[in-house]
Amino acid sequence: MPTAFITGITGQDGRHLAEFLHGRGYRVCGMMKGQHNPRAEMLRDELPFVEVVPGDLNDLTSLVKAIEQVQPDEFYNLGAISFVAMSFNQAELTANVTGLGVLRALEAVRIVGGPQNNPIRFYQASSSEMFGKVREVPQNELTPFHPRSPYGVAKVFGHHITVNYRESYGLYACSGILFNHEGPKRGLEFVTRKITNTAARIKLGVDRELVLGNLDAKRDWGYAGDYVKAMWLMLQQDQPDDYVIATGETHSVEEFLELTFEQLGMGDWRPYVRQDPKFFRPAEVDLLIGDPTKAREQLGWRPEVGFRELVAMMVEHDLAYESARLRR
Ligand code: G4F
Repeated sequence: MPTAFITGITGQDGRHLAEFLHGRGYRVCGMMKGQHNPRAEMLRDELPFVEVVPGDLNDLTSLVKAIEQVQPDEFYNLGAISFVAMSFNQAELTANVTGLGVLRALEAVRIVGGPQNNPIRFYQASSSEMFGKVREVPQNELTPFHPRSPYGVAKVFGHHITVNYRESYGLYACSGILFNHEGPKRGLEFVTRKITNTAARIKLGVDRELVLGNLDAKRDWGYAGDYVKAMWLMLQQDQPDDYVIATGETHSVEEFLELTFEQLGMGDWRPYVRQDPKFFRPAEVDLLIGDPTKAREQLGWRPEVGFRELVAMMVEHDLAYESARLRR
């Protein structure tokens, strides 16, 4: 039975990946920090098969101990401060966890190593935020980076240090440059889930308005459940490499809004939405659209859920979720 070790196990991607790997017969271990992590209970209920291992991306010793204990075949580094807006307020923390955390994880993998004939394979969750103020459209693996947030800058470091450890020490280390990926497990602070959840609450009479920032930003939005398969595929190849994972389509925040209200049968979104400067960012990423050709040709990966289906899935989930909360 192969063993996977996942950092960021309680996040959207960690939970999708744990389910995916469990379905493929993996032993799944997830790293969690803190003595009384409030998310431990949620994890136990949702994914009882996950073995929780203590550790912290800010603490190299804890990472070494965790890997020694687990002896993983595959290490998925999904842990990060992942909310771009927050990274402007906690830039140093973001640099430490999202940037230096990758270096610590790689170093732990290098130190522990794994058996000669079965070295640990490493996946780094890189991000389309690295493209930032984009230099070309669409963005591919060779597009230069121009990050626009402390988060994006930290991810650029994580990406380059992953490539550097591959080239310097021969580690099987891959970087997946994932464009935005969403779904019902998405945190409520991200714009897609904020829209579907608040719109459902307005429909049910719980909330009266939806307060947002920039509606013009465009993103290449896919379904998180499709994207974790790409992570796994990257670690099953003969040679490690880096891949863009995206749908190849872009839509504005306004389009997402429009479709959400349409699918809830609420008509025009404008009477319900107010814009507030506090949700605008000091520097914005205006347009992201990825070119996933390399992943399609070399990994045989392609997204299965389209934009309309994604919005419908999230709207349906949030309507059911908020209705159930009302009944309680
Ligand atoms: O949903 P968002 O917060 O996602 P963002 O910033 O694109 O980052 C996500 O995707 C990245 C991949 O490119 C990941 F690396 C990262 O970890 C994260 O998962 O914001 C999307 C857009 C932005 O342009 C933002 O300015 O929506 C705009 N927006 C407008 N109003 C808002 C809001 N975003 C949020 N979170 N909340 C608003 O009220």
